[in-house]
Amino acid sequence: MPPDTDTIVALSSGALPSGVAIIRLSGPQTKPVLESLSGDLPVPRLLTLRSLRLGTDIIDTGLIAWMPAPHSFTGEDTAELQMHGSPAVVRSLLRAIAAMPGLRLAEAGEFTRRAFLNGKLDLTEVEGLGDLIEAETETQRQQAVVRLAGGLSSQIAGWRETLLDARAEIEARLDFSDEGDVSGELPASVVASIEQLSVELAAAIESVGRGRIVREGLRVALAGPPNAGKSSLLNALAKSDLAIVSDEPGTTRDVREVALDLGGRLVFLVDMAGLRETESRAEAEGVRRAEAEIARADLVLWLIAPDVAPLEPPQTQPLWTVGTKSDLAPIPAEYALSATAGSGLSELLAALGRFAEDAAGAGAPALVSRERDLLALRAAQAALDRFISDGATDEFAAEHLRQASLALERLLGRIDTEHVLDRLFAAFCIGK
Ligand SMILES: Nc1nc2c(ncn2[C@@H]2O[C@H](COP(=O)(O)OP(=O)(O)O)[C@@H](O)[C@H]2O)c(=O)[nH]1
Ligand SMILES: [Mg+2]
Repeated sequence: MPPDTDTIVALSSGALPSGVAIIRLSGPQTKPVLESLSGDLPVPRLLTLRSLRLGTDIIDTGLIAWMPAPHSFTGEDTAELQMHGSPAVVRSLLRAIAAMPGLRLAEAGEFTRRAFLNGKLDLTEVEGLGDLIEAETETQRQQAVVRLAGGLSSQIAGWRETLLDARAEIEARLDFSDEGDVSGELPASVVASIEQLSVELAAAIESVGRGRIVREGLRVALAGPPNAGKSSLLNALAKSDLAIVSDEPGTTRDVREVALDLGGRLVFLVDMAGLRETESRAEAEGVRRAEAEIARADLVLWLIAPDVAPLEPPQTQPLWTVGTKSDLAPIPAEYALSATAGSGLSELLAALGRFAEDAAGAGAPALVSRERDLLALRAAQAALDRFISDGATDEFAAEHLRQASLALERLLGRIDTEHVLDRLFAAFCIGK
């Protein structure tokens, strides 16, 4: 990471050409750059119409915003230039600004990294922002907005408060234990508050799965013997114009996935190689990947066709049997459809929508959704369990509670952040 005394500049809006393009600056040289481009400084936080000049040449005219530190997204002096979204305007401005002393182009996620380093956002809020930018469905947006707005942070603040109170009680007993005027026993209310906290952590741990399904999407594997009609079903759904988000070729040769938006929930349908014993090495690899997808899926659709010899379904749950090619002959299964005739598709999609709704949980958006959340919550809960089972008021009891606090602080990014940061910010786009 280059030193962050540099002032950074980037195009923060999307692909060019566009109606308006937003160029963002952050760092100590922002003010002289604005003065040199626009002749003077506009009133802080007031969009102001200005012509931007390089020497005597007017590059473009647009609205500019000047946001001096510390009341800005990054906490530094920042500015946003709303210019016409022309490739030539943006290129000449970026080139000219980046060449000024103390200036350089921003790296991916660098504005947000500075916001984090300056205490404007904690790590969970940074993650919420990343999720919000990438949100494709309504439930993803809702979940991300709550996390960005500090929903998890304030939950954690409440938990840490409880831990601090209990630790203060224990420390008081340790300090005065020689004097005999403070009883060695912890008040029942303190123990009860830690037990209650443990219950709340358990509920949060339980909700990570729901949060993950909203954030990453529900994975539905289309499985069955070769020729059962898996690819035809996927194609029919992809072409049906029903709720398609994206149809990306899979990263592996034999797996293709289509993303659907079912009632605001992201659902991936995953097509794969047919399952059967095979002599061919390439096909065996396809089967191995199919088995891995089945193991990873949140739901398996097991396809049975009237013209294909049946196989034993895999021993995974949940699994629905789907009879295909119903135009040829009826087949006993939980769902029946014909990709060719288009019948039964909407019933299957409706059932998938209900399944996704249950899996993602109705009600308030989950505050937790990541592996990092799960690890931190589990570590905190394990420390509370040690506290509860020890039942003591000594240094060990205080240490268990301190460990629980540390696990929660790690989640906020207050300690041990470096390795998390590099991964997280690299996933952001330039200009964010
Ligand atoms: N009559 C009929 N044929 C189908 C239907 N779906 C698929 N097929 C045919 O069944 C064969 C195998 O289909 P495919 O989707 O490639 O199966 P996969 O190997 O499971 O992916 C192809 O010849 C399809 O044209 C259907 O709904 N009705
Ligand atoms: Mg196929």
